Amino acid sequence: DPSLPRFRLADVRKHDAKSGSPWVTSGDKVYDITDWVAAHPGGDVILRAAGHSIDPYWAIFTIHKAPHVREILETYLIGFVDIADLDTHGKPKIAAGEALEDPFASDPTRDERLIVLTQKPCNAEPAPPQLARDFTTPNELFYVRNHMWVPVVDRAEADQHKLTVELPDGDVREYTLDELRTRFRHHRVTAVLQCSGNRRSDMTKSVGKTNGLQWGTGAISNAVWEGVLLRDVLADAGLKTTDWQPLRAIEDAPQGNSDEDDDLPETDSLHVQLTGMEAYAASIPLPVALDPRGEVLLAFAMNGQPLPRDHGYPLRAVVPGFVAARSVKWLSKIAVSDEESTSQWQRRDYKLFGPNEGGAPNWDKYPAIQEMPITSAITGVWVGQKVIKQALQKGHLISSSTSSTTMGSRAEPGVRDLQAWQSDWNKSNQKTTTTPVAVTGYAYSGGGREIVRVDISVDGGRTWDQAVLLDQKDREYDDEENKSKKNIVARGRRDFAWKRWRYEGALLGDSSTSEIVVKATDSAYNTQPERHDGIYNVRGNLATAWHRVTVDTSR
Ligand code: MTE
Ligand code: MO
Repeated sequence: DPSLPRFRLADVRKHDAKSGSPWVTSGDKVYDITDWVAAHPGGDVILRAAGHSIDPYWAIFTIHKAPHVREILETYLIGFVDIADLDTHGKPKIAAGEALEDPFASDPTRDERLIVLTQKPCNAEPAPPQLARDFTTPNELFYVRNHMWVPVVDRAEADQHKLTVELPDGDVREYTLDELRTRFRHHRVTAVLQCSGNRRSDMTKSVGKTNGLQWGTGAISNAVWEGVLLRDVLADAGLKTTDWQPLRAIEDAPQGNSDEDDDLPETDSLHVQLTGMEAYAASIPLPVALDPRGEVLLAFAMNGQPLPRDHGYPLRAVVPGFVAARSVKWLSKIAVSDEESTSQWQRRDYKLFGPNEGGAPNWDKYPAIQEMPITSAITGVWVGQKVIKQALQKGHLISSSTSSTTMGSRAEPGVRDLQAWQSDWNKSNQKTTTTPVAVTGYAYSGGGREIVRVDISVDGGRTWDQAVLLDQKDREYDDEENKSKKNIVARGRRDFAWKRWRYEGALLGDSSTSEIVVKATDSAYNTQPERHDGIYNVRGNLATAWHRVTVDTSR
């Protein structure tokens, strides 16, 4: 409507976040978003743009590219930017010194050993040599997957960080971090977080283009998380649903009040929506949170330290066995609702389509990824007289000639004393021409399903042998103990950690290249698909095919 007024940018600037009547511009249009702030699904994050252009923010929050969002904004149109304040492209001029505040300006610095995929927002993975060196990933090497900037929470005010809990009947309860920490039983769980995009680059290389960050094998890490149980907090907040009663202490359970029970909302139809301070959000089904043996945490510590800023300081959800997208960082709100989170991260990005379903997918056709499938990867290979200094960039050896050093010069994770191995090997194989090989890596399955076997092939999958599983010290079927046992029985216990593994063997034949392959099996006898072709999906999610590394042994 050309009859609408034109505003000088100086006036637009006055309508900032504190003004009580926030405005934003988009292109040369001016919008009064006062009424939108309350209704905005991303909460008051939209206020970051108040007084300025919303366009750079919408480039980050890609959900706004949907036409319906633009339509909502158009209803708040109040005018146009004065022509005197437009540049030659028809965009509002930005005066010197007035440049848009970089929303990433207060992001923390990251360990320089991380491979950075994108800087703003930060997406970074540990390189293979560091990836599974330790059972628990050191905090500074834990992969980082941020959709936006890292919210700033002052150390001095962290205890007062607020968590809002909203129940289906609309009741709201607020907890400070201090209250969570002091009023509830602490619980510790060792759990992997793995991005649905882990190993996506593998799928891209072997099948074709996928949309998303091209992660190597490192969008996965393992840590000991400490916090309080989500179900304890929900109970304290007063949540009551159909099968809530049996979860309460027996003496608390009212007798024979089935009438009252009839009015309770159905547990199976509810979801726990989790929202972060920068408006990232996701949800899990309520039964996952209420599982009496479940371990969904509101975590404030990671490997014995306060959560690092990149990993959700001061509070994050940790949903063991589930896709890490549900482990919402910088947690500020929980809502038990009759629908899933409406965020793009719940309703769109983390879904899988058939190999043929490209183009514009019908997002509502399939459910969101929740429990993770099984996967494994090779993180180190040592061949012959050489240590191939894991040039395993993005899961593939670039070339064995990249920085080889003499075997034994450096003890690598998971491989027992290489020098001893080499000399044993030489003694027992003096007359053979075979080449020794050692391989290390990780295997992990979701849903608490333990890794029970890791198979290795050094000839591209024709013949197989088993790797030694590390990290089973407290298992009934620990290798050493096992020798005296006839029958191996898995404990009922669930395992949310990964298992690192090690293989020592020999390369076969005399060809100059060998393809080393790993595949794992979990306690439900799930195993990985052989190739990515059959599980290809346009988003490149859950790239879990056998992991292959080709080594050049010609030198
Ligand atoms: N939570 C918030 N608030 N913001 C985010 O961008 N990313 C999610 C999840 N939780 C995200 C979030 C995704 S997709 C992943 S894979 C994990 O956090 C990554 O957790 P990490 O960075 O601690 O490894
Ligand atoms: Mo992710």
